Parts: sequence; C-alpha cells; structure tokens
Amino acid sequence: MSDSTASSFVVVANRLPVDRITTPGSDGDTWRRSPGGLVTALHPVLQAEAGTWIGWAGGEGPAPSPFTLDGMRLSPVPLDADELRNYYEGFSNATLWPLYHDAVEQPAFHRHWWKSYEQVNARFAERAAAEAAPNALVWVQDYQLQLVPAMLRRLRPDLRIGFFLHIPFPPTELFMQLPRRLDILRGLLGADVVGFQSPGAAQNFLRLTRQLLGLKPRAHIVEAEDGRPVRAESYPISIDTASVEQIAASDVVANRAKELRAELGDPKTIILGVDRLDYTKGIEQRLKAFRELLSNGELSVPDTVMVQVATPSRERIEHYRALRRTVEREVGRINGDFGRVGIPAVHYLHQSYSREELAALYLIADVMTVTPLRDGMNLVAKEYVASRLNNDGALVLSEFAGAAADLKQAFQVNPHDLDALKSVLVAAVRSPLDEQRRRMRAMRRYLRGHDVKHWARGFLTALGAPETATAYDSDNIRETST
Ligand code: GDG
Repeated sequence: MSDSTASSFVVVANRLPVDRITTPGSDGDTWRRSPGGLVTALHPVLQAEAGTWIGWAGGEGPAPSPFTLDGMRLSPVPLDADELRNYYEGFSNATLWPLYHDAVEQPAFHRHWWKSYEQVNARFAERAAAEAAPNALVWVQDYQLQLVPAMLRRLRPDLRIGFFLHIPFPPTELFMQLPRRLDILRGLLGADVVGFQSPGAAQNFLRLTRQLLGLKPRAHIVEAEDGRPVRAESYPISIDTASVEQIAASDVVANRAKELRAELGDPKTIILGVDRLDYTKGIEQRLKAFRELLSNGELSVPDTVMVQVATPSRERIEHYRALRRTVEREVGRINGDFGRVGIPAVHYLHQSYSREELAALYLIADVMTVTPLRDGMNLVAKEYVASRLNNDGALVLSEFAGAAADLKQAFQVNPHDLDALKSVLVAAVRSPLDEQRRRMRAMRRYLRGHDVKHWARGFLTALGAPETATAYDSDNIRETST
C-alpha cells in the first residue's frame, strides 16, 4: 500500500460497516452504510482523519478492492469458505462466544479452528500494518480479532493500538479452559489500551495476567512482558441517543405504531422482546415465565399479548438450530394452550426489520423484556428507553446484561430465577404510570449524556488521540482532509 493512502486512524473489525446492494442487470457492486451504532460513533473520526476501516465485506472468496464511502476508506479482507467455517463459525462463535458468556452452552475446541483463527488474525494484522501511517492510531474491535494487537505490534511498533471487547470477558476459572489461553492473553496485551464493557471484565483480565503470566497489575495498568504499560479499563458502549429519539419522533413511526397496535387487537398490555436468536439472550426463560403466568391466570389473553422478534442469526451452527427448534416448539405450545382464533398469545417473528419498524415496536411496547443470561451490554434495552418519548413504559432488564449498570432504574431481575422473573414481569405490567415515568425519565436523562459518541471519545482519549475532541465538536460535518 502506498503512503498516499496511509491513514492516521484505522479501525479493524470482523465486518465492514456496509451492506452490498446488488442491482440486477448492473455490473459492479454498490454499497450502503449499515445502520449500526459503532459506525455512527466512529464516522466523525474516520472522516476527520481520512481514516480507514478494515473488515470482511461478506461473501466467500476474493474481496473487492478498497473503496471510499461517505468519507470513509473501506478496505475489504477476504475470507474463504473454510475460514468462514473454522475461524468465524468455529473458533469465534462456537468456542469463544459460549465460553465468554459463562459457558451457557458447551464451548467446542478443535485444533483446526484455532489454526484458521490465527491465520485470519494474521491477515487482518498485515492489512492494518499496510494501511496505517507512521505513528497512526489503530482500534481493533471484538473477540474475533484478539490476536491482532500483538501481531500488529510486531509488524509496526510505532503504532498506538487499542482493543475493545464487545462481549463479556469471563472469570478466570472459565478462561482457564481455553486450550490456547496464553496466546489470547498475549494477543490482547499487544494493545496499549484494552477496553471492556464492565469493570468486572477488566478485573478478570488483569487477574489473569497475574495468574497466567506472573505480571503485576496495579489499579488499571499492567506492565506487559516487553515492559510497556497496558491500560485495561471499562468503557461501556451506548447508542446514538439523538438519532434513536429522532426516529421515534417521526410521523411515519408514530403512524406505524398505531397500525401495529390495532393489528394486534388493541390489547391492554403488549410485552415485547427483540433479540438475535441466540442462546445467551434468555428467550426460552422469558417464554416459560409468560406461559406460567398465563397458566396461573396472573396474565390473560387477549388483555395481554407478547411480541417476540427473534432475528435470524448464525444459522449454520448447531446450537443455534437447536435453540430455534426449542423456541418455536414453546411458542407453538403457548399459542395452542392460550391463544384464541385470530389472537395468538405470542406473536413470534423470525425476521429482520428496518430501524423504523423496530422503533414502532418499541413505541407500542408497554413492557419491554431484555432478559439475557449474560450479555456484554445490550443495546436493545437502551434503544427502548431512548424511544419512550412520553416517559412511560416499563423495562424488565437482566442483572447479567452490562446495561444493568447504566439503566439502574429498570425492573431488574435474575433471569435464571423463574419465580423472580414472573413476579418482576407482573410488577412491570401493573406498575403505575407515575412510577414508570420516574424510572424512564432518569434512564433517558442518563442516555442523553452517555451516548455512543461519549463512549468513543472516552476510549480514544485514553488511547491518546489528540484530535478526538475536534472530530466530535464538528460532528459529522468536517470534510475529509486529503
Ligand atoms: C454485541 C454484544 C453489545 C436487532 N434486530 C434487528 C436489529 N437489531 C439491532 C438492535 C441493536 C443490535 O441489533 C443488537 O445489539 P445488542 O447489543 O442487543 O446485541 P448483540 O448483537 O449480541 O451485540 C452486546 C453489542 O455487541 C455492542 O457492543 O451490546 O452485548 O453481544 O442495535 O436494534 N436492527 C434492525 N433490524 C432487526 O431486525 N435494523
């Protein structure tokens, strides 16, 4: 890569923040920016710094050449079919994902998955080394790329390297199960700043550096084996609060919400769940609690109905297929026992929706259930709160979501305790309006001050990015400076 394209700010993530749009009859691809919070947060810095985002563009085989979209340079990394199975579905999503989420499903270990994980991490590190200008700042994202910081440092010792983990970091006893635990730990220690969603996760990491490598962490800093100080701290991620509020306030969404409520038979109470169909999200426990409440008469159809959006996810992995079978069997059972003609008790939607449709669902949800068994943060909980422009509605939130530390006024619950889940659901359904408003107002205020830009600014400041403040001051309007 020539110096003319070298960037002083580089993001490295498994996925590029774009979706490919294929128009029949036209040759060549067109791309659209995907709506995620991460890209919203990083876009101003990428624009201001003429930055580059490195990641997989989707699809198997050769990757497209680097291109520019909305002032961001995008540098696609190829993955072939074997790498998708071994690096992505295998080591990332069938070893690390369950292990890091308290092993709520049994993690599988296979040596050829590890080899592929190493090989793909090396490819991302090499690409970052080629794209980064001298002394550039490189920010590596998430569990798929934990080896990149150390690999990149070996190639380019001049860089400032940050790493952020979006999912939990497990307690030491669980991490110790990982056959290549030392490589992962040393991989992360290649960064100058390792960011986590919660203080507990940062502590778990620091404790491991002592236990496995004999290092001596003090407060948030540990001196790595090469003598460099590495900061490990929590930077809880958030949403683009203003844009979520803006969508919720639009006429299109308000009208759609009215339509949806009518289509559901205008029930007194709508309980909503929106999750990727993932075994960490506690969907089964939630359905079971709802079934028991219908069964003992504490809740009843058609006064109360549940809407469960379960976005399709990782459908080639067996644990996910098994979960789908279980959830769909349970939905069928509940509807068979408690539904009426034309009025199911659970409206189950195994589909993806537009942001507007999700916002309309948030608006009609009197009670929102976010009950993961373990979750790094959970942005759905934050999106629901930000959408509640009237300050009404009740959020039932698992203690095991990172979001519980931020949304303290939610109806918090241990989702493993079925009786507790049932009584908190009933308390939320019956909560008086003034109590709902008191809780919701406090949480909405918090999210206005703690949005995703606040998160990015906090991390980048710790990493020593001098221009961070300027990028956010001008907020999206600065031209690319090449
Ligand atoms: C990981 C961590 C952490 C969902 N369905 C649709 C849709 N979504 C959007 C939501 C939300 C996002 O996807 C899901 O984010 P979560 O945070 O809830 O969960 P994960 O996907 O597991 O994310 C998590 C996060 O990373 C960030 O660090 O919070 O703990 O596991 O924004 O709205 N969006 C659209 N259609 C859908 O059908 N448009």
